[in-house]
Amino acid sequence: MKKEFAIKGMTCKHCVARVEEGINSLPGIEKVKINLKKENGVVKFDESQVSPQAIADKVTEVGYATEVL
Ligand SMILES: [Cu+2]
Repeated sequence: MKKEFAIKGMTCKHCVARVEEGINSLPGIEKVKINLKKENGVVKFDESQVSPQAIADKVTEVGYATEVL
C-alpha cells in the first residue's frame, strides 16, 4: 500500500536522508520518496509488515513532526 505523510521541520538534504534512513530501517518498506519543498513523504510498504502509524512513529523518533494524510 502507498501512503502520504506530511513531515514538518526538514530544512536540508540531511534531514531528508535522516527521515529516509529511519523509514527504511523498518520492515516491509518498499519505496520512500521524501520531498523537502512540499514537506511530505510518500511511502510504499507491505501493510502486513508495517503500519502507517509505525512509519509516523519512526519519523517522530528521528525528530520531525508528522501526520498521515
Ligand atoms: Cu537538515
